[in-house]
Amino acid sequence: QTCLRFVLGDQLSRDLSSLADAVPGRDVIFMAEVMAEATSVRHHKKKIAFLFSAMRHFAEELRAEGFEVDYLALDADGNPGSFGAALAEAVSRTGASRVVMTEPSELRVLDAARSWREELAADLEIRADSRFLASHEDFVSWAVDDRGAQPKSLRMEYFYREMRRRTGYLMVDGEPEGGQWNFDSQNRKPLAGDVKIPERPRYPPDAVTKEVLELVGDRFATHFGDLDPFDHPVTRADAKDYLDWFIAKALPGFGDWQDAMKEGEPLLFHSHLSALINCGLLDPRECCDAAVKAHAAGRAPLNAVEGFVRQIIGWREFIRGVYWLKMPDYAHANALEATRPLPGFFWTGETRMNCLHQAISETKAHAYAHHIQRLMVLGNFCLLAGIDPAEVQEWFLVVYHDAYEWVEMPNVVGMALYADGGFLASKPYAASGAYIDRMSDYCAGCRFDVKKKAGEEACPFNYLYWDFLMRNERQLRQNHRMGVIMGSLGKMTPDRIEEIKADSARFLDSAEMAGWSGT
Ligand code: FAD
Ligand code: DLZ
Ligand code: SF4
Repeated sequence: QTCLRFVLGDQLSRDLSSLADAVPGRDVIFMAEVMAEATSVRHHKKKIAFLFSAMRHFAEELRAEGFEVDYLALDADGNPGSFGAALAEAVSRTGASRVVMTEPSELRVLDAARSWREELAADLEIRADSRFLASHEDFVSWAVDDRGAQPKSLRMEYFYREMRRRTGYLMVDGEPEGGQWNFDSQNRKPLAGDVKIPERPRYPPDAVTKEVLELVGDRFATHFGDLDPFDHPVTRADAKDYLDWFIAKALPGFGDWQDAMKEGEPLLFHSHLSALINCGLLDPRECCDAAVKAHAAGRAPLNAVEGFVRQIIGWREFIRGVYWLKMPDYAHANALEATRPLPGFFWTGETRMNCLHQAISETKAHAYAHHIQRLMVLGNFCLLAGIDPAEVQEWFLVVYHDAYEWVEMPNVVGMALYADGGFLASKPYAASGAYIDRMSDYCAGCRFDVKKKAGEEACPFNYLYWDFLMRNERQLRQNHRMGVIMGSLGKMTPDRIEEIKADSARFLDSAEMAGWSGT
């Protein structure tokens, strides 16, 4: 009896649970490009092209193994446009009596998949996604106490230690290698002029990718972002080749300059692996194994390797755990009651603030910005300006090639916007212009003056920072980690308070901040 194996666009892994027992000649693999998914939000063109090309290459690789792959291309005649309808047609086309799939990574699609069971002329089995190191049960048993009470807050650092113990990464006789769990204090170096940034390998489009680029350019012309140049790895072999390059050339500097930002250098020493891991071309374990091996061979320092492993077995897994623990309510969290619309310049990059201009322009060009740009420039600005979390979430889900709701949402809601009231972060990641100036070269080329605190020429981050604290004083006073800064606020003179309010109101009501009404 034919069994249909339904593989989604972020499940491009040969060792996927739904493919584990697939037999060539008996089972049919089903994959579908559908309009409903490509427009569920108006994804960046490069993200759609990356994913469709990776899907098509994955299908080819399965065919080369002897599998029959029923692949529905976006422009195929009669493409019904949604997962549910496409799957139903594939079941009747193949006469399959069973469908097996791996659990979708986001609730919207999981709910839809559960609903298909009622209509489908075949049994549908949904299997756990074994590509994560912590299962849902593992996370819940860590996060929830014996009586099943939901936690008031969770901290990544404790989860991470548990994961280090479980995986054995960088552990010596049950203790963390180097005597510390975390070497972040060494990982905050600004970039000095003479640091040589490694040049990335490029993977020029082959015939399959070229066809996809044409399709996306044609069908998604009005979506945000540049399509060209396109040089991403889109096959398992190129993804692996790229991982090897990162481990050899960039990982050694990953720790030292993890928080640095530089004009015209979007990647610095960051891995650029998130999109490859999230869509399944690379496994998170193999990335960590390779980094730990490089350290053992003396090819990468501990602060770099520990930092990298923490991002993957710590942050990435923790974020996923929080998503499933807190959904569906998390999508609507707005603890600070922020309601301002997202400024239109998030879609054009046309702002006088150079840090935002750089981060948005790079995002538009590459569908990528690194973590500190996302958190301390883009996220920080949205936090300080009080932008509606729903609009911020949508922007982040649209613009990054690694963005899927399960990972985007907790990063935006919990980490960047403090919209969950401190469930995920112990205090808001709010900072004035001084932080951006210390960690980047952006301020030198800015129309605003980062040293000025007040007036038309002052860096907006400087007064918006205090305005944010004042607007949210009632909530933030309850946070003991904010004690010192809230104490400074308490000592401010009435004149200074008025000045901050006036500067902030002028800026927030300016034409530059005008909202958007869709991409
Ligand atoms: P590196 O800096 O090289 O880090 C190595 C790997 O660690 C990444 O590839 C990624 O797999 C993992 N990682 C690091 N930080 C995080 C994190 N906070 N959450 C989850 N994984 C992490 N990441 C996404 O994958 N998709 C998103 O949609 C996304 N949205 C974000 C939105 C905001 C507001 C913020 C602050 C962060 C977001 N992140 C997201 C997390 C992080 O910024 C990206 O994973 C990272 O920038 C990807 O670049 P990289 O591969 O070069 O990462
Ligand atoms: C992001 C995305 C896009 C743009 N298009 C498709 C698609 O046409 N077909 C597909 O299988 N997957 C696509 N994806 C990835 C899915 O959004 C992702 O697999 C689900 O949201 C997981 O829950
Ligand atoms: Fe950004 Fe302010 Fe620096 Fe300009 S001066 S780049 S707005 S931090």
